[in-house]
Amino acid sequence: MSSEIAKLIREHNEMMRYSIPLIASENLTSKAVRMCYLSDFGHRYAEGKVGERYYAGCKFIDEVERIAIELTKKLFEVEYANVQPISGVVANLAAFFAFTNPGDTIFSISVPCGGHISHDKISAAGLRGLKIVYYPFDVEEMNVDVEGTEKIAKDVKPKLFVLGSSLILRRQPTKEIKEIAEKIDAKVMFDASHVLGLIAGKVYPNPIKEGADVLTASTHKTFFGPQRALILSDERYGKRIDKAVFPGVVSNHHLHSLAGYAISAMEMLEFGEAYAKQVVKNARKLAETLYDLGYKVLGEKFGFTETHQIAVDVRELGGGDKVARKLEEVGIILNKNLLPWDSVDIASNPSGIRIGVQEVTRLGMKEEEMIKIAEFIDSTLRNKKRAEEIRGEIREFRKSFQTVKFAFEESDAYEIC
Ligand code: DSN
Repeated sequence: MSSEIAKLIREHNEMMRYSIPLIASENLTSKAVRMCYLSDFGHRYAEGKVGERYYAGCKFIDEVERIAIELTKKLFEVEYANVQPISGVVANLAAFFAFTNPGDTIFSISVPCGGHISHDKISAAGLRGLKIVYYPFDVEEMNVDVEGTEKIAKDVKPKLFVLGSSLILRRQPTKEIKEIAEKIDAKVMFDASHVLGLIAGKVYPNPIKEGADVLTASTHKTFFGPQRALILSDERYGKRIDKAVFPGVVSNHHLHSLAGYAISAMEMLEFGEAYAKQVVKNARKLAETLYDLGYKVLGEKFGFTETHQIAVDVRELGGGDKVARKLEEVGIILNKNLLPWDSVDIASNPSGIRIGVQEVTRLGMKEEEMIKIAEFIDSTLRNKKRAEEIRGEIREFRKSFQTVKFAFEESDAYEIC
């Protein structure tokens, strides 16, 4: 039986090795990060804070967590960091516990406009008993409508304004929302899961510096970390966030991935700026090329994207589900996505697809390769060649992109250590 699992993992790795990975919420980790997964840290418990554990045997784990916190504070220039949440939803749940009470109202971006489910009734915000009001959203700008929000904020009386999205093409108006929040004694939270690496690489504004009271984020999208999360804030909110995380929503916090996270923060300090710049250049180039080929890429008026993401309206091609399946057949892996005019009821076949270039950028791809990717997409969707032929071309194309770049030691991306 165990050989069956090993075989499936090998087959998965081979599939990824020769595909074009464009899911906007994923990335690769370096070998140094992956090695941490195999360490004894993954067998241990370390409930509590550094130096105040409920278990013996934590002295080296304490040192790793201390280093991880210090690196995080340095990277994001913040006073306070908690690196214990084991996922983005857990970080959001902790922030809701720290900054709201059941029955409070929050402003969130709706899921079709790009918001994450955990900011909504069906997930973390709902579990905390929060009432949700959606921001007015400017579809042309693909951004929160600040004026519209200001008009209704006094009546809505939210306790918290939640910014940050899963479909995030723009810099979001943290400063402006903070000004509105201050007038009604509300707080601002920014879920930076998608753009954390772009913030570290200084191509996306740091929401804490722009006035957000708390930033939550997963660490594995544009950031180089394993799958976990963090919370950043000012020292004055530290105690309540710590308490919401442990004992609130986290017991042990997966110490092998904590060690991996510490290494990824070092990689971000060293390589983050060069990486993030290339990510945005690549996203723009891919968007422009698809647009020139006649695809309905959202956001022509703002240069298509200010992040790692692109959104394309593919209704004319049968919708997001059909398009994503067709691309998967040739080895192009991305996801179908709701667009602002969609109802959540059509989530199984929404209007759009979402494309992220952060992973192919980590593999060393640049603008030239974005043109090739656009051509592969076009050949597939317009049936210019047979699927097997395109599959073969993609296999050949991927042969030159097998190592994880922007790392202290570049290594094979799919090797099983
Ligand atoms: N739903 C994920 C995404 O793909 O953006 C984040 O949790």
